[in-house]
Amino acid sequence: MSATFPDDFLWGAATAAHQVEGNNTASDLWAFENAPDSFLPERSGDACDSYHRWPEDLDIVRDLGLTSYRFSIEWARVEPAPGHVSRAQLAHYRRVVEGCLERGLTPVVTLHHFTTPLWFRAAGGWTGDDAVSRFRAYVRSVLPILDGVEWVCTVNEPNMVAMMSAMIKRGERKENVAGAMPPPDQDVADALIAAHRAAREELAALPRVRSGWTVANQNFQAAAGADDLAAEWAHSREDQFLDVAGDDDFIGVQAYTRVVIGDGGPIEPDPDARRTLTGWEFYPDALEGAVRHTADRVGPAVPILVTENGIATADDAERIDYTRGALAGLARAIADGVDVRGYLHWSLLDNYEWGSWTPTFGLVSVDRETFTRTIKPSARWYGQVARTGIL
Ligand code: GCO
Repeated sequence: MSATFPDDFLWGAATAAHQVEGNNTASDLWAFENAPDSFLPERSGDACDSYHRWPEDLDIVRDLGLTSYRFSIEWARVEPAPGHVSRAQLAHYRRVVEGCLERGLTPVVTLHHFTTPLWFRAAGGWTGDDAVSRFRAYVRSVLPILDGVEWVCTVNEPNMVAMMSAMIKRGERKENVAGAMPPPDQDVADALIAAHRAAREELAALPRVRSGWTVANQNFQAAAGADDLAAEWAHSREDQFLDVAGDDDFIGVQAYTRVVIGDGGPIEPDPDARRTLTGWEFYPDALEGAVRHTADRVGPAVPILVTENGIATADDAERIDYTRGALAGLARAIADGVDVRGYLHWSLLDNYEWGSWTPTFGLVSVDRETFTRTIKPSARWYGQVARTGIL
């Protein structure tokens, strides 16, 4: 297929701090993982040691021919104790920003990607008394290191965070299929919406920054006769978070699979449907559906950045298949006039998938003992797409 992507389209890969850095010891998740009765089967440990090896990661991104790198700043490192802002950690993340700029990579910086400092969780998390002002203060503390940064995501997947909170409250331990999750804890959702707005207010001090948030798109589809129920599911779990972005500088779309809603709620895929290592249905068209749906909700004035899309598979050829399908759908949406500015593949590295190392989403594998990075054929294929715009 010939080039169908705009000339200045960003082609990148994404990571998140806790999943790749290692030893995020002041975070809530580290405490959960290492609790003697942890509900998480595996720990993050050293992860991919990207805290030290980020220059090598950035070299790989550049050498593949990509033009952008999405990473997150870890609040638990920047503010390991309430009110103590670590200058050394800020300097670390400044070096990562500069490392991107020096290599000609456009940094896409996420300020909150699931984890919080343990002290924040202990003080009640997002529904604690000062949650929003604490987050605002953290955002203010990182402004000085964002010089030269254009794209900032305030909160990653607020809808997942609020759904996970509801699940934890109910004591449920369910697989990570957002479609089958309970509706979000609305108090958490409201706090996250307020936190997002507070962060955007702070970021307005940097005129060059475009700020927005990134929503987990479930690509809800209605089975015959279930339109109303499907709309209800989509509203609480997704649309209320998209609607908040109507005045934002961009919206981040993150899509992996679809959720079909029937009379009684989500319908399991056919027993013979192809599934990925996360158990999700192999459904590359999810991206096109998510992008079109997001554009409908936020309106034409808000540009879209695909901030995550990818597949957990041990078969790298399948990663190419999936990504080719997803990009073909994205190209169709762009051809129809949807304003999409870039595509950031999830993920650069095989990383810690929130409790397990089994679902491998990476374009690059990582030896868990030596941390040696090995570039997979899918990464080279993707780099070529990025350089030529041809699928
Ligand atoms: C999320 C995150 C990523 C995941 C990815 C695959 O959506 O959960 O943004 O951290 O690793 O989505 O599950």
